[in-house]
Amino acid sequence: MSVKTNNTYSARDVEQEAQSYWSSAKTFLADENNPGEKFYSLCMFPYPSGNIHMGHVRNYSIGDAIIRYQKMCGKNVLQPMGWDAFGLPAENAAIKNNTHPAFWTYKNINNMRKQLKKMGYGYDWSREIATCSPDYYRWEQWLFLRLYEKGLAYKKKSVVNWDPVDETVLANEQVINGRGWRSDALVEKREISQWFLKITDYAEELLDGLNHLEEWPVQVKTMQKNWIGKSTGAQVSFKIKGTGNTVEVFTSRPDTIFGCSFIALAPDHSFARELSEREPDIKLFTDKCMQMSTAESDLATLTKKGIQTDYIAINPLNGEEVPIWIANYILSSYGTGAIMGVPAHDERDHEFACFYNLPVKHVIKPVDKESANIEGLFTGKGILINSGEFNGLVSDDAIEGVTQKLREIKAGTRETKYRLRDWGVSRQRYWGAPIPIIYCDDCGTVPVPENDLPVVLPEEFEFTDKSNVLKNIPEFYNVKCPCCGKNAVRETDTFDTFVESSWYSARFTCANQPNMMLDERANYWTPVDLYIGGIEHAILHLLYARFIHKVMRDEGLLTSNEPFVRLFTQGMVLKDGTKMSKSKGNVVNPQDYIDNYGADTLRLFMMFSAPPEQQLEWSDSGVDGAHRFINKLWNTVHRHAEHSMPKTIHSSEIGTLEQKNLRRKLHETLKKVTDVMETRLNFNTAIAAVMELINTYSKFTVNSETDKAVAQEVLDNVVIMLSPIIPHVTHALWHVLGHDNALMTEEWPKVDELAIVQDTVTIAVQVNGKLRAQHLISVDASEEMLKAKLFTLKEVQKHIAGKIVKRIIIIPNRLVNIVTS
Ligand code: ANZ
Ligand code: ZN
Repeated sequence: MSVKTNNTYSARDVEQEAQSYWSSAKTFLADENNPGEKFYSLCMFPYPSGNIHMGHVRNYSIGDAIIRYQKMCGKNVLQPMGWDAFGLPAENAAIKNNTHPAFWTYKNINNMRKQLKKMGYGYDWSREIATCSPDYYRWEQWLFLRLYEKGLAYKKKSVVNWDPVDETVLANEQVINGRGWRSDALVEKREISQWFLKITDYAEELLDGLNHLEEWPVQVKTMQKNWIGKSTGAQVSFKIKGTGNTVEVFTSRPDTIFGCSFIALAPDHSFARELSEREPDIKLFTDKCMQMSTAESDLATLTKKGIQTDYIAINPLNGEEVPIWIANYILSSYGTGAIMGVPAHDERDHEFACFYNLPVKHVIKPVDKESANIEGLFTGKGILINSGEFNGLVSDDAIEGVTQKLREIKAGTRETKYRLRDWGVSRQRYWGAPIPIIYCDDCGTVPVPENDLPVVLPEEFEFTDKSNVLKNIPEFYNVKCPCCGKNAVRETDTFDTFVESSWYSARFTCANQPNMMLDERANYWTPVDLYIGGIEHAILHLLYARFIHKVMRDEGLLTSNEPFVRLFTQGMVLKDGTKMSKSKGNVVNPQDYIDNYGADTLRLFMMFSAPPEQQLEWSDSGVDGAHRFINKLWNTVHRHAEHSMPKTIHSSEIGTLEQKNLRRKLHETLKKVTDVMETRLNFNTAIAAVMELINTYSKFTVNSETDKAVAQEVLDNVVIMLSPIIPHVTHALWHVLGHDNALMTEEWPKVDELAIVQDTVTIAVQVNGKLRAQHLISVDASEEMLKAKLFTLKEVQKHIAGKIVKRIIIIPNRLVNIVTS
């Protein structure tokens, strides 16, 4: 052990020494055979963009504090780290810097790994994963093939943003004001064939599972619930007059069916398309609609437009004839892609009907309204009017009644719809995991045989500014058909990178397993006990991860139902009130602060400056403050250690008021800090409490051996309590305090509840005026308590034995005199 006796704080020396100790002692190497309850803590892994940013530092400092605490509490801890390494930015950077996406990515990983190591995070680096490694993505390909076999992966045509100049598919965020971000060409909607995963098969379970996620933030669960968007109602068939065909609509309000005054189809509804092929003005309208955004949020605010067709639909309940329209506000991908328009009771239909002068027919009146004469829009539930046999029913009963009736006349069924769509996983990009499919003219779509996995993404070629690189590498796409042996071609689409991040948490448990996706270690470690990351992943990433976890469970790879028991979402790091970003030029680089102040200062600043779920405003003076505090701690401990080492402390010896007050403060602080670490995770308050304790300590003067022992107890505990936050300097100070073991092997201390007893006083106990004992008791002890207690004291018993107690004189908080016969 090399204790630095040097009295000035050098973050560089201290941090190097602590890090090399943890690494040589294998402190953070996780082993499922270790004793203790398992604790799997995971922070969302980074995209290897080049350098760690302050958001990473914040996220990972929180995670690291928690695992260090849990480890000291005896838990068997796993905290892994890896790289979400595929994705478009690598291709863009490669084009810009004239390199290769693989080269760029691996270089960044190496740099960022170095930076994370400098921060001293307790990762089990033996489990490191880079998702762009074939060892990793081969299991993703394997799982995809299992899903394909089960019908849970399928190919279908869907609409994409197409850049006609770059000849490439664009992600929504690459379309800026309707133009391609690089070509500036007007973006078109195109239909292409893409791969989908059938997440909708799990919609109900994903929704229901939210009820069991007690340790997730409510707002995240609400966002997921809305995204899944369950809606119950009826699917109703309207006959199309004179054709023998029907149009199916989905409605959540079958009780309003008598108020239907038109039918509206989505512009790409199959019937609308059929019509647009025959009628130029309809084609003009639908083409125009196809150029617009199809995001639901945009549709809600868009001016409602439509075109009337020559067709008439017949209301199955009252036989009324209503016109069929095509309207821009109907989504093709929701429900049946067609609606019954009820302008009196639906806001969108109301706007549409007003614009085109369609009848507004009231069929629901509010429960509290006397007259049936209502005008305008009423979207609530109420009592049915103008609805034939259903008049007088309340909406909920009418929904039942109407649905029942529709069923009887075979014109409708009860239906549950979800807003959730199947997950499109195809990307027409190079830097992603290849989709393991082969197309043969004779055999059709052929899955790559398991033995031929992984389908390795070629990295040895000149990377150029081509729209779809894999389509230009014949060595990659030309293959023999696994079925018939004839020439065939590979799928050149790659997986959406959300696929990789949907199962990495499970793979960390057995990252070195070469023969299968997951082994029995996955069942030991999963589910993740605590998952920490940004709120921006509240919907997609977390939903996909929950889905794939259930898929893996159903493949027999896991037994748990959910991947993450507790979710913690940390706030953003801001500079001058806004998000740090390159374009704003307000990025603060962690590396500069590691170099100038050390990792501990950066960690302390991050953890102290705001509650972890809230936004944190970057402040250089805050960083200075954190650094000063560490220096002060360093000096305080060294000053104490200069005196000879104390004997161990016995609580019976603690006598003076100063000693008791200090110990009370210490154990109150310990209680608070333990509570923060255990449950609430508001580290800023824990740190503030320790700072206060140090202030109290600094007013304490050491005059005796017992004083010294109390001082030692305080500093030992201060160092332990701060160790999850500033692990390096506390590692060094622990040795300065005279301990031979490493701080990470120390147990988290127990609160001395006795020391916390509020305001104790020492009572002089007399028998017949002679001092016989001194007794410590709480100030607010009642007379009854005091008497009961005093009679049990040996010294008192000795002097009253065989005598009759005549009187007890009590001077509160000072003296008791027992007068005997
Ligand atoms: C008639 C009606 C009357 C409706 C009424 C609502 C109120 P939620 O509850 O969100 O699931 N709708 C159905 N499919 C649609 C589509 N593809 N594009 C746009 N709108 C669609 O919404 C279900 C309601 O949204 C359905 O019930 C339908 O309008 C509309 F007083 O039918 B309703
Ligand atoms: Zn074939």
